Amino acid sequence: MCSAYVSSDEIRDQFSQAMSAMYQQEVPQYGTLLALVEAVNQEVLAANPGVNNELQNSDELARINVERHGAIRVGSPGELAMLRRMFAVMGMEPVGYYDLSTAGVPVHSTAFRPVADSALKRNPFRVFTSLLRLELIEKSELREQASEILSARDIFTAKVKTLIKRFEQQGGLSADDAKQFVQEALETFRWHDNATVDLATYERLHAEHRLIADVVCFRGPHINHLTPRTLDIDEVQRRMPSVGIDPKATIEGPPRRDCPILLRQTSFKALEETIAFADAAVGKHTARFGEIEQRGIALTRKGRELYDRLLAAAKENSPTAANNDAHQAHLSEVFKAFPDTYETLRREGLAFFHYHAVQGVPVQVPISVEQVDSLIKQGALRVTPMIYEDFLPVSAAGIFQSNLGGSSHDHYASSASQQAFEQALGRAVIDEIELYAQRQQASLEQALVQLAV
Ligand code: OOG
Ligand code: NI
Repeated sequence: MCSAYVSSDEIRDQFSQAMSAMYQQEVPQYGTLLALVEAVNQEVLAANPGVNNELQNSDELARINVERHGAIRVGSPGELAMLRRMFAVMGMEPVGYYDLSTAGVPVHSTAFRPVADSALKRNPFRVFTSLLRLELIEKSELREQASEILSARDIFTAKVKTLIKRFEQQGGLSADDAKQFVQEALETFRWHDNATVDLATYERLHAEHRLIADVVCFRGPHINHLTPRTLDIDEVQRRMPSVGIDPKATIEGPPRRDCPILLRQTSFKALEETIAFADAAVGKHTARFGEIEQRGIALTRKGRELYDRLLAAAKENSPTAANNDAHQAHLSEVFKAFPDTYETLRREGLAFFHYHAVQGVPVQVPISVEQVDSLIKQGALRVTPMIYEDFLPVSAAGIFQSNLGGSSHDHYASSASQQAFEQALGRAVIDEIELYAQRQQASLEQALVQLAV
């Protein structure tokens, strides 16, 4: 391929930095949160040489400070399909299917993200992307009106659509085109403080579900949060009030552990923002919020089943969901049933690892996969945890709900519809667990080849 093209990794890196700069301007509290997360990360690294080493050994350290995920919500299959093409320019593919309707949110979602080891190392920027399910609106008149409003908008600039086509035809973009692509793509995610509808229409849609008003009434799918990765979420949650940020009551996901698993998340409440409506009325809208996350090891299907089972059990006899200390203590108790050393997680097939060959340790050839345990014991193979790169539906529902003013709409309880989602998207989503399994297998095979020579 022509070397005059900029790599997709480079474009994604530029885009995620540009997005972060834009969001810091739009939502100053996000800048405050970034500073807090960075301070805590530095303290953790200084106080725990072991953590520092572990991150360094798994090439994780370099990416921590650039690592973010964002979230947007779109209104139509056409918008989702064009987003898929836009993210492809940045080397981001749809991974996973999340059904949020069972949690009373009328959307289903995927995460656009890089998939290759090298791309994840460079910048793992992800965007949790939800598609509104208009078919879940019961009132047919409202449903039709929403659909009409959505069909009248174009959330992409003409220039970005030209550049996406050029990328698809050429297989890459020149440095100038890439720079312009980043600026033009950013426009899709920008905040607009003027709605496309009058106040009465906004209020009707809002009464059906706040999220519907958020998706339908604006010119574009404004980025609604951008989330940095922390190395100690409990500490950040504790300190948030001291920098004037009011966190949601509890941290979502698994409890604190020696070997962190999956993903823990907390957010702060959405801001109330002034909006000018099409009939010149002025009102308020809340959509944008802040979030932080701590990532741990990816789980196999077996590990994930155990996680889901324990989380459900903890929920069933939860003492008080509103008190984080009590909630965390209770979770820790329930999660004692989840092994908490990397060696046990590996031997029991509960989590995914990267394998590395250690040079200079004499080994017997031929080498086979059956010898893995003994090669590790001899010190010829080293393993490092594979980080979870995805999201959790129960946690995502908790994040959505904490920003919807507590109004729950359980009448959406309905079936997942991955097929309809993929049809809108224009391709199948990648199975995230399959992807971790392939990466683990590839790293093991490569390490064994290296040991054999
Ligand atoms: C997305 C909420 C889910 C996460 O990190 O799980 C999410 C949204 O509110 O649009 O961002
Ligand atoms: Ni999020």
